[in-house]
Amino acid sequence: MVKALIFDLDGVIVTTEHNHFIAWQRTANSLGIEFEEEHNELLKGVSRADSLKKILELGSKTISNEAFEALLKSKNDFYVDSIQELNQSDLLPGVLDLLHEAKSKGIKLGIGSSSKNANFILKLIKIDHLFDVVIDGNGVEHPKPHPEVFLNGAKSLGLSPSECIVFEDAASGITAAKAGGFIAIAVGNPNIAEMADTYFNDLTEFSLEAYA
Ligand code: B16
Ligand code: MG
Repeated sequence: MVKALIFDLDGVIVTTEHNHFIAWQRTANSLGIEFEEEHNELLKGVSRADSLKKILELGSKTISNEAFEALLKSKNDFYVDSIQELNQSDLLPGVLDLLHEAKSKGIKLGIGSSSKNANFILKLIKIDHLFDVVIDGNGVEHPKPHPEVFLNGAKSLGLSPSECIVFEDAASGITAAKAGGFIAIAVGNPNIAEMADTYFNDLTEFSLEAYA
């Protein structure tokens, strides 16, 4: 029986991936690197620093450490600025109902996100109080696809990975969940359906009854 649901944040709970894309596109273009939606697929679930490394690889560019840090800061400033108006209408379909249903059944809720802005976003959309544990990009040594973010979540909840479902929209996240021994459900990204245990277009298609 499943005792916890652990959610990725960007792309599973809330629609922030386009904001990340616009901010990265601006960063890449400032370096003379072309960056389109298909390139952004490679950055989903990937930490901020690893994302910039991938963009530099894409453009075969090298920059100084100072320039690297300055670009990380300006990307994040632009991104954070662009999500100030985020609210519950930006929650993805089925999220709120599932969170409430799970809570009413005594199932624990967690966030396992690569984002260092996770707590800020959860507060912004006023759902932070629903989660028993939030593990984000500030608390892990090894980013996704390493399973650390989800393993820390399960450990904080006092559960084994096999008792937890991980919901993910990114290849790096499904790889992390599978490597950690979690039930891995892919949501909203058909490209990763094959990698996961199960795939749903959105969370309205998921039934807790089947697992609890
Ligand atoms: P930040 P997730 C990930 O969040 C995003 O998918 C990814 O696009 C972003 O680069 C990464 O967080 C880092 O975010 O710059 O806010 O620390 O999908 O793991 O919730
Ligand atoms: Mg994601």
